[in-house]
Amino acid sequence: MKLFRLTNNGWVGNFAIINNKVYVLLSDPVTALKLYSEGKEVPLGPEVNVNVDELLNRDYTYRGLRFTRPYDPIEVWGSGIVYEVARSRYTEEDVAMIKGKTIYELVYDAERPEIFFKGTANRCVGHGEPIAVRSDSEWTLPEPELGVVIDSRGKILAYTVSDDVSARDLEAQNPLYLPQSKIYNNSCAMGPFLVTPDEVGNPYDLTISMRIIRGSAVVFEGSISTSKMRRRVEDQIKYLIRDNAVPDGTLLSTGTAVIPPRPITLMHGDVVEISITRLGTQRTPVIKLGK
Ligand code: DO4
Ligand code: MG
Repeated sequence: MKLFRLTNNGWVGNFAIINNKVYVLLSDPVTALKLYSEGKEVPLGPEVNVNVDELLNRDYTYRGLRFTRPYDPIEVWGSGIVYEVARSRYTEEDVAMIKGKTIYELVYDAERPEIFFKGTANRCVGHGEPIAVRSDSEWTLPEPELGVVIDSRGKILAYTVSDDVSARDLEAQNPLYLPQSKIYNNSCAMGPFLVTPDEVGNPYDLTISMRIIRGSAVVFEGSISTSKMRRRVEDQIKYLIRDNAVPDGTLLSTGTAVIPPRPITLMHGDVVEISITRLGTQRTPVIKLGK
């Protein structure tokens, strides 16, 4: 089952795709995912005749029916330095060190993963909606990641495409600035779909790819396989929920490994395109806040 939401002029509707047919969903997405994960019936309304591919081509400037974030997570969390590529690329900067090693090298080798709070629904956007560069950041990057939606016990209810947009200059300046680097308006993108585990299969054979498009040029292109994850998703979830009561529908963004080199930074007017096998393609325009 795949879930998505459409919006039009303030109205938001929930939909489910089952066996290539689109239905109105009569519950909120998290309730539907919980029921589905327990093998119970998901409350569906009538089948609807919508052209999903055509809707995916619209963005937030379109006046009419278009995609929005697939649900409203109460909490969003992130994991860091999950891949070897992230360890080495983060270490290229002049960053904080402890006993001769960068904090990124240390956390990569440590038993405890880096887990950080990433935000709340109001900081998240969906497919076709703008991600943002902070007004006080000169170096901001998208971070294409496998997103997992979990219940309060840590069971995976769905997967999605997530973008942990980060003000890399703030983070490199001082680790104490991490919350400001990670949490601000439009700093997280998810969707277009929530896809249940039975449709995703093995989460460790997915390709995550990203393109940054500026005008008619592709200024960055890269990809990675989730088989390269050093920190398994189960391990990340174990630490996230340890002594920490998360609500049903918590989104965990499981770390990046597609990292554009300097001097690439997101700029107002760019478009970020992230694709993950079996999860679809997320396209988000970029805005600079305070402009
Ligand atoms: O503190 C670093 C954050 C790293 C991160 O977000 C990632 O590896 O995806
Ligand atoms: Mg990240």
